[in-house]
Amino acid sequence: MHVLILGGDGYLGWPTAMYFSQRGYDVTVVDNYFRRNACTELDVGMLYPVPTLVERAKIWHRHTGREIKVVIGDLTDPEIMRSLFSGRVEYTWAVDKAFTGIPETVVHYAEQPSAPYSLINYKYANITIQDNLLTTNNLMFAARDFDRSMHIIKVGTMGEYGTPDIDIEEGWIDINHKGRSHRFLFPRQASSLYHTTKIMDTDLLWFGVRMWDLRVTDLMQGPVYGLETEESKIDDRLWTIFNYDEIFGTILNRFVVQAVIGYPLTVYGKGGQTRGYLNINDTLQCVYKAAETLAEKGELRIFNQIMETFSANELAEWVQKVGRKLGYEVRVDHLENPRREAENHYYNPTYQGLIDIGVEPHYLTDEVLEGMFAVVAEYRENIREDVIFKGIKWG
Ligand code: USQ
Repeated sequence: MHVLILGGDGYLGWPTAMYFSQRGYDVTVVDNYFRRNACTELDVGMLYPVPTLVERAKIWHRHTGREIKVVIGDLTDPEIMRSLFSGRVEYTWAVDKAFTGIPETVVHYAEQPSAPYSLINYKYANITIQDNLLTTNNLMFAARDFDRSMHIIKVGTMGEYGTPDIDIEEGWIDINHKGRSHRFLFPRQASSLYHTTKIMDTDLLWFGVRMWDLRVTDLMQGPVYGLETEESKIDDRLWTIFNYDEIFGTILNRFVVQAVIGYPLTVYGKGGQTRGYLNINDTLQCVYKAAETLAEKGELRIFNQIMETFSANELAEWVQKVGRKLGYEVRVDHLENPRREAENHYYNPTYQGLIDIGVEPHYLTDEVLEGMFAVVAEYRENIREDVIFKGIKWG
């Protein structure tokens, strides 16, 4: 089996590549280093330096004998996207540079992933719209033109649904209207421009499914935490990119870093904002299980990819409790919320589909947090206070 991972240098992309490779898949990763370049441009810092994608693929090969082929290229360029399927691809690094063939599965992470980034100003809004929609559209047309039965697994976001005052279903809802009924995509109403592009991605692929019988799984993922995976334990240089800044860091990763350096935890507003969370190891499991259980041809299969829900306050209290146990002085602050979002709201999403296909959740525990504290503490000297909160206002 051959899997193509678009966005293979990112926080989730690289661990996913190793996970599939370890399980015997032929893996090709593609990236244009967007995340690294954006971090440099915006001067937001990372917890530790990460070797280039080519270097990491070589290290992986040295340790395991397995090959992850690397393509450095911009997937908003349709010719680069199409080369991955036509055989004209130019591998930046591979042991064997012969074309591996059309992949059975494409995992699509190649997007600008940050909500605050998308709202810095109109320039960053445009980059977000352009990158996310063009890449998805190029992929959709490549599937249409080269192999309509390939399985596209797109990583979407729970933020597509927003925080409605009704239960959130897994992707679809039956609507009864004036005595007739029809199944529709669950209503979506995002609270950032980034999340809005994810809605548009879903709509693009839903069009491709209806029009050309494409085979698509859309994973509505919540914020991910953690950094250690089975494969990264092989060598420190295989660790994933880890951000703790306001733009690219997600809440729990940020809180642990803040706790380690004694920076008051940055709860935004009242802290009642509730989201569905998952451990990075579960992202890998979910994507893998989705690949192993195909969507049908002509099906847009949607899973809500979360394992449990927490409010920002609950996460802060938990980090504080564990941090104190470890001897850190952890204070919690309530900052004026830079985002425009509900701070007290109903939240009851369904998330059963991934469990039904065999995912076994890793829940958040004291031990998991202690593990995160231990790694972050190792790199304590690298942590830059100035990038933790810049206050990018959304309103
Ligand atoms: N929050 C704080 N303090 C912080 C950071 C965040 O209170 O220092 C709050 C936010 O206001 C928000 C919640 O925590 O209510 C989650 O924020 P986040 O920054 O962890 O996550 P978000 O911006 O929603 O985006 C992240 C990923 C994105 C993914 C999304 C899933 O960056 O790629 O799509 O999580 S979801 O949130 O379900 O839409």
